[in-house]
Amino acid sequence: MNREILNAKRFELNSNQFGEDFIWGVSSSAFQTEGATETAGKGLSIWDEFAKKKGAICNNDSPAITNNFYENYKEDIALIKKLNIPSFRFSISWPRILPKGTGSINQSGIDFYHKVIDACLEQGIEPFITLYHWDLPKALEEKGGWTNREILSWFEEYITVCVNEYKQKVKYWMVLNEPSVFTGAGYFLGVHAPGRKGLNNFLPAMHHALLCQAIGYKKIKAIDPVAQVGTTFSCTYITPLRYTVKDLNAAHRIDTLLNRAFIEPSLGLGYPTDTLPFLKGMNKYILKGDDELIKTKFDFIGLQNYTREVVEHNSYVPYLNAKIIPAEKRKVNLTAMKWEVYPKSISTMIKKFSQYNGVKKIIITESGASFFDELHGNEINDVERIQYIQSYLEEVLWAKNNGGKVAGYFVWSITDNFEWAEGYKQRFGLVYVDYKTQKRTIKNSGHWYSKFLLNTKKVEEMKGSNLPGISFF
Ligand code: GCO
Repeated sequence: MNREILNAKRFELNSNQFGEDFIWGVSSSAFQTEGATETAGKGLSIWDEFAKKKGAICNNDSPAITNNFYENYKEDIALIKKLNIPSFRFSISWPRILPKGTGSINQSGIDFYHKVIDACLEQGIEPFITLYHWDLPKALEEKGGWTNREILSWFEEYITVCVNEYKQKVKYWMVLNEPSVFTGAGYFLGVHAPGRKGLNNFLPAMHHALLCQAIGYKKIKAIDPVAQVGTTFSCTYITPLRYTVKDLNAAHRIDTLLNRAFIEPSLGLGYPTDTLPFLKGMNKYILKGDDELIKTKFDFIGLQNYTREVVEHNSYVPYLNAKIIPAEKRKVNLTAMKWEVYPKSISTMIKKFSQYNGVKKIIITESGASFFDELHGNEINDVERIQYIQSYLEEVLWAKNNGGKVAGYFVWSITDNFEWAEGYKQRFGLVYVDYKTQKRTIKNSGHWYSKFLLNTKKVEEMKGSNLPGISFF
């Protein structure tokens, strides 16, 4: 179906056009929703520590409670069911399982995720678990964190505990959440936890994260060969400000860093040092055999796309000689995060990643938007979020119908939550959270998504049974 007809049919878009095997879901993460940061035996994470630094988080918001998913998990999972959403992507908090990162296990943590998984299965909802969504145990950061190659064994120990514990109930795993973001923002720019800067932190963190990505895949497959194992990548369509050689090359460098550098080593293509010579600094951290160790054969990859960026050449920017033009300076349609609403970004990224032979299947594991939601009585009429999701889904459908290997779509996020350095100022949820009362209110976008998903096969199965798990692949 071509784009014009698809657009003409904008409001006739329905989930059955994606096929009955398409996976529909909603996503969240432990640190952003659980709260209970220092209770029930949990160890501190680098984000618990980072959030204590004055000025690190917008309005100095604290993650100590957030949506209190630790206590409210049943209510939120019941909301997912109420919204006809058949899959729920959430993460396990490493320091809630291993408070010191390695060694002694916190049984309350183990029990908590059994309860969350059981609550999903009882509702006929398929759990999709992310093993690392940025909340590294503080105790490991004190030993160098992602810059210390010992993390390979720490990470393997953590994966082994989790997968052995939950393998009877969980069939869909993602190893990492967005390695480019947690290494780039946390170990190069210093704007995310643990707040470290410079290439001497970023390069080892990047290399060790990609090695752990592969180690995680192999360990899960060794424990449970039938598990479906993926990992997730942030991705953004990059376009040049002007079609000049300089700007085109600048856009190519940013595209390479954001969209190629973190997946290509795992596909056996190596680091793209031809375009980004500064990556040659990685050689200091590469040991014999790493080129094999880093390779993986993921059953699927998660793509997490929100916007596009426009880039121009700028020789004052070190390593990249390229500068992103802030969307707010480009007079375009923005979300509350000041990210441009640009639906063609998601179809472009699906087509781009589909071209890799090593990519078997793509699931959009995050797509959504923050807007300044207003509660009027018991309603939030977030029409911008409905239009955002619809327009991105039209592009996902177009990509699927034009050779894209896309097999699923998860909205970010089920409830408003702690948006990292932005704190509670940003609201991405299909469900509004009043943080003072913990009252949940389904936004009109939640009602829209629920209606959109009706009549899909998975929803009928979910409504009809309490059998554990629904096989999607
Ligand atoms: C990310 C993280 C999410 C964010 C979401 C909105 O992609 O940064 O996976 O935790 O909250 O993307 O920014």
